[in-house]
Formats: sequence, C-alpha cells, structure tokens
Amino acid sequence: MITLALSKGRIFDETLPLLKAAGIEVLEDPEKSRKLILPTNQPNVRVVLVRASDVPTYVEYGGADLGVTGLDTLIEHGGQGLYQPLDLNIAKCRMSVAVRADYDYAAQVRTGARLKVATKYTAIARDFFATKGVHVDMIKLYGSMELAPLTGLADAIVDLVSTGNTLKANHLVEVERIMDISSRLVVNQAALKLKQAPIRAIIDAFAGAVKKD
Ligand code: PRT
Ligand code: MG
Repeated sequence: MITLALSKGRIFDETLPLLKAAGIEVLEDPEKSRKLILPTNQPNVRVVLVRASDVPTYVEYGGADLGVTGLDTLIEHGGQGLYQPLDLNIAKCRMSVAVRADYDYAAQVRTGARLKVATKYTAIARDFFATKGVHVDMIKLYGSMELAPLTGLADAIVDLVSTGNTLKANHLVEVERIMDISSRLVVNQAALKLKQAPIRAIIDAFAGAVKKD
C-alpha cells in the first residue's frame, strides 16, 4: 500500500492533476465526505487528509509514504529526514513582511529600532530579521496575522501573500518579500527504499506533469 498525505483545499485541488498524470484518481470528494482516508482507483494507493502543518510529520514518521506540503510549512517543520525530490510549482505565493500603511518601516529599520513581529512562521521570520541585523520580539500566532498590527499587538507581520487582497482589505502594505513559496513533494526515506518501484513511478509521473512558469 502507498499512502499519500494531502491537506484539504488548495493543495488537494492542485495535486489532483498531478495524480491524474500518475494514473491515480481519488474516488471521493474531501469537501463532501467526512472520511479521512480516501480510496483511489488504484487499489494499492490511498490518500490521507491531514492538517497542512501536519503533512511533514506524517511523512517523516511513516504515517504516510509521500506528501505534498508548502515550502513555508516544510521550513518551519525542518526538512531533515525527508527526501524532497520535486518542486511541484503549485499553491504558489510569497512570504512577506507587512505593516500598517501609516507605519514607517524603513525609518524603524534604519534607526535600529526593535520590532514586534507577529507570525505563524517564527523560524523563517527569525532567520530573515537576523540576516538583516534587525532585533525583533517574536509573537507566535496561529492565524489572522493581519489583525496584529491593527490592534497594536505587533509592528509588523510575516505572512503568506498571494493576490495581496487580504493585506489591502486590512490597510496593510507589503514592505519586504522574504521568499517565493510553492508546494513540494516529500517522501519518507525508508519507504523510498522499501517501496522503490511504485514510489519512483509516482515521482516520475509528477515530474513529467509539473508546469513550468
Ligand atoms: O488552514 P489551515 O490552518 O488548516 O492550514 P494552512 O493555512 O497551512 O493550509 P492552507 O490549505 O490554507 O494552505 C496550504 C499551503 O498553501 C500553505 O502552506 C502555502 O504554502 C500555500 N498557499 C498559497 C497559501 C496561500 N497561497 C495563501 N494565500 N496559504 C495561505 N494563504 C493565505 C495567507 O496566509 C493569507 O491569509 O491567504 C491569505 C492571503 O491571500 P491573498 O490572496 O489575499 O494575498
Ligand atoms: Mg489556511
């Protein structure tokens, strides 16, 4: 049996065409079914639905043989122990720093002020500001980061941006682009050895179906 870990939503939706290229069709719609294990047209392949941030954990410890996860999630998890053969070029966005439109970020950085930064992505944010030589007080949040500068909880946020509509709707502006983000295929290292042929077949089919920009 080959088990693939996916999260509901954009990653599931954007992985479907890649699965199709590998001859795999998921037989149930996760938005309609309450099942967490979805069968496919291939009796030896199944999909497990987990929280996006749990995908690397499932794959690392063998709860799944493969998974699809955002680079953001992968970096925060720590990629060690996971084989990362492919950038799938899906679920694309960028990791950015944003502040209130009336906050002079450049001046704060220039004068060496200490910044209060709210984010779910503390590892990425810590690394980014350390490299810039900016001192930060990190405030860990699990969602709705956009609220933090509006309420005075933080001076800046580090969050994912795709269209920019969420920032705009909350009167925030992007002041730094930290990195481009896309989703990656991750593979359990023991599974890669023990189930080499079927896993290689999936990796190769995905590789052939990845859309270049
Ligand atoms: O939702 P949950 O807490 O279960 O987990 P999750 O948020 O990690 O999962 P999900 O499915 O929302 O995101 C999965 C992956 O999709 C992320 O890890 C990213 O790699 C990728 N991705 C791509 C995004 C976005 N685009 C994105 N726009 N993830 C989140 N967003 C959010 C962003 O955080 C912000 O709140 O969308 C909002 C901004 O969107 P725009 O279009 O208004 O800029
Ligand atoms: Mg989400």
